[in-house]
Amino acid sequence: MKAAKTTPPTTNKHLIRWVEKMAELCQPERIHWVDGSQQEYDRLCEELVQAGTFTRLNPKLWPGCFSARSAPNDVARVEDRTFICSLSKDTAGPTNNWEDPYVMRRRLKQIFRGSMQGRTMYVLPFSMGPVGSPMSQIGVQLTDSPYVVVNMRIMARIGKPVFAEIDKDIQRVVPCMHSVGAPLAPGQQDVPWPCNDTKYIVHFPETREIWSYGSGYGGNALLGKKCFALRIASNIARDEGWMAEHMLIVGVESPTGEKTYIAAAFPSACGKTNLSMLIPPKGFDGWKVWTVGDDIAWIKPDAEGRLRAINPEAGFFGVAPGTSARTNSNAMATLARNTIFTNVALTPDGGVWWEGMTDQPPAECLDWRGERWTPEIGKASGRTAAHPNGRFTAPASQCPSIDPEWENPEGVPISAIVFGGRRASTLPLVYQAFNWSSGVYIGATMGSETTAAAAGTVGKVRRDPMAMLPFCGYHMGDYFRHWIKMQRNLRSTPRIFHVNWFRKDAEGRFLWPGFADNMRVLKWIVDRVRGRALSLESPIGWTPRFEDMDWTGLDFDRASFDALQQVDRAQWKREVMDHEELFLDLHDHLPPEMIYERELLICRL
Ligand code: SAT
Ligand code: MN
Repeated sequence: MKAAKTTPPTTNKHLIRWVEKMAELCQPERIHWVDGSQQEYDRLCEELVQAGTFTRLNPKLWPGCFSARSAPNDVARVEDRTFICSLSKDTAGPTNNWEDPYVMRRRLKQIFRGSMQGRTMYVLPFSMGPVGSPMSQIGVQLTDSPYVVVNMRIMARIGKPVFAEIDKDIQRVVPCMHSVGAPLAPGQQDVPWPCNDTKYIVHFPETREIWSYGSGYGGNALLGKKCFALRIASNIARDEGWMAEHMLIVGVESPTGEKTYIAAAFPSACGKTNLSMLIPPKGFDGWKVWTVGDDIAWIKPDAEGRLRAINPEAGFFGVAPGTSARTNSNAMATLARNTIFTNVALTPDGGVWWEGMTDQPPAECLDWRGERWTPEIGKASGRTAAHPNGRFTAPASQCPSIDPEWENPEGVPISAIVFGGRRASTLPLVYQAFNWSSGVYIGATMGSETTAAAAGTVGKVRRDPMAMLPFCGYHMGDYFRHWIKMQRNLRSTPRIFHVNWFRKDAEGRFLWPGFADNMRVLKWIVDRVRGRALSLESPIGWTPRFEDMDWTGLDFDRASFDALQQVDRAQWKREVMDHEELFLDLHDHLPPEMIYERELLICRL
């Protein structure tokens, strides 16, 4: 069928020509140029309700909120279907799936042919970062999923102002193709969550293109997020001398009004959102943690030789299970309105629920699959009401702790970089790297137990350098080299730290309370950066003494702290052996600094 024509709200010939070409390939029934307005959003949400994709929540309890259930085979990122199609396999490196770009292009042309039949193709212009900021990047996503359009309106700046940027014709635009891969024959009834068993999440780093097929979920489909802001942007950043990182950004304010910005990298679903919205515990009067971002940071040297960062996103795509007024009341306030929930439970009063939201589960609800669920059924079947990777999509502007500087087009100055993971043993609560290159080594050898954010086993330790293993769009060895090189353009480098909230004792109990008490660690980090706190030299780095930490309001004894901070040489020798495994894979691209740092660490142990 010939696509119905509307007038494009752009004068950019390349863009118009590309849209025509892609419409010819995918054969949508209609083309809709997204203006990003509230009316358009409301209309699309209403259509999603009519289609059965969305349930409108009770407006008295959850104003402006919707809940969606995905297909059970489309619930997380699919790393084994994610490809980096650089011209040479060597450029992608051993940690990425690679396919010859010519072969992949041919395959994609085949599967996209007619893939949008019976559907609308949305032309969705988006800016990662504030529109017009010198640190921002622009993309246009063609998608046949209205669910994606409404989620992207929360997660990025979209619509008219972005078309206006594109029409200035000064910035390169990243083309992003997306189809759920479920064409409709004439008269065929649609399903609430169209998708395809065959999935492809493909990146062409040299031509800066993204093609995603078969999934409508999260990072597979909201292409501004992991695909653009990390995999493609890491390539742009390497070429241009900046960094695209899987990091939250917070501003820690002291009672005297001194503000210190910290960026922190943790793998998916390790509590980045919680840390980015931390509320200091009792006794920390006058301290405040401001949120700049919860997932991605773009970091660039400024004219003074300092690193500055922006959050390229405009919303939070956070893990719902475990989020509560106790663990993250700022997140709860953020998601209280104008939020889209995916794969959580629906309560009979038209609300949502997930494990950990309240101590008491609802007596009855519909689980994320839409089936009746009670605490008894849950116990007997072992099924949770919400999917462990159930998510909320909420506007960052609604966050009570959002930093007044969060949309500063120049970004915020970064004084510290924190790496962390989920580790039951070996890694202490906190330590500081001796210098930049030992810090890069710490980031490069980070490990974490796997979570539900990606399809696959949960709970196994895997090396996840800088939390970028699934997100670095080129060879990980070259990525470490880029990190090392960054120091040369800086007059002052941020201090680098490693934290682990998840260390356990011999009985398997967490040694650290976590959440609000993580403020104590942030405060030590701020004090170190400001040259105020002392520490001990250990084989792995600088570690705080018991008396270097602020214990106001917490009954935590010296012995417990020693257990948390213990650097066990036998465990560490095993840990360093593990580091080698990853380095062997990367050896031919590994910067020499990584070898020297490893040797030095072994000597100190
Ligand atoms: O990649 S997602 O956006 O689905 C979430 C994550 O893994 O952090
Ligand atoms: Mn993430």
